[in-house]
Amino acid sequence: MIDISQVLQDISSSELHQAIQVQTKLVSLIREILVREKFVELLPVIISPLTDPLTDFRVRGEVECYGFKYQITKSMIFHKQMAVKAFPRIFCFSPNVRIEPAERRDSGRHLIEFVQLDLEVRGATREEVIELGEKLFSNVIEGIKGLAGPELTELGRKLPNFTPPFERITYEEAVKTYGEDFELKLSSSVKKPVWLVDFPIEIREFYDREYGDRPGILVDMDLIYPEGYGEALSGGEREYQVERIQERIRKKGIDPEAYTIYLKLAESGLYPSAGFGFGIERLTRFVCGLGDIGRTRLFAKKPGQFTL
Ligand code: ASN
Repeated sequence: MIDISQVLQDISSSELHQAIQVQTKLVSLIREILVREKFVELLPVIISPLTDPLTDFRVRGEVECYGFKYQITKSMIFHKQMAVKAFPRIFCFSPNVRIEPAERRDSGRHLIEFVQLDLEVRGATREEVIELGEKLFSNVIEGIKGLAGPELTELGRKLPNFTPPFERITYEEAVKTYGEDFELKLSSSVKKPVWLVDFPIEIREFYDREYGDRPGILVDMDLIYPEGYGEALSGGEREYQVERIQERIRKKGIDPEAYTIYLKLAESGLYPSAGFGFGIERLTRFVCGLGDIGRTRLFAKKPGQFTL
């Protein structure tokens, strides 16, 4: 049963009110920066026969329309690859649904319905999108301090300026240094955001590009927040040649039948590209210095929770 009194209590939280004011300004800052950088904004795809496999989520969100099965978007990755055929630089504030394991309910970082700023650049390398990510992140932090001073003071949040370039650590080094739960431990140990790069093929999806000369390692990256806030953004260079994509699907043990449409698109020719997704609620949580991601949006849904 939905607890209406809890919903009413949540929407009247003053922390949430401040956070939503900050978020409004964050979204407008991001949009302004990207338009200045010559990106076009796409409207989101909410349902499609094709979405990110994200194989660690056991449950697929599906809707039936006219006897056909649509999936609810887990990320717009494949649409981004298609979209850069039309426009060289694209972004979208993309709502995603990921039915996360219920154990993540109190992580402070997980919602099953969230929005990511998803962007992709035709012909870009990882290096170029890392530079873009640093510019975007540092400008957004600097900008929000000017635009949302009173809200941040009310929330008791003091933010430094983060000047790029940010340091990098490979996945291998991170695991060696921090062991299990390396992402949060790394995040807690740094004062500036840090890039986690070169993930092994087993733990990522098939679309991030594998180095030509380092089998099993991907040309990808996550940006990790300081102060223990965990992942900020995630992305990489993409596989774009149909034979490579087929090979990667095979290696994952995925039935290629499930990706017939995507493989047809790849056959028609995809551009090389790189991009990333940047979680808006997590950015709001970091900027506002909140413990609970449930305070970053109205109608927040945590894993395992049934609510409005
Ligand atoms: N948006 C991410 C990317 O661009 C993919 C994801 O959200 N899983 O790589």
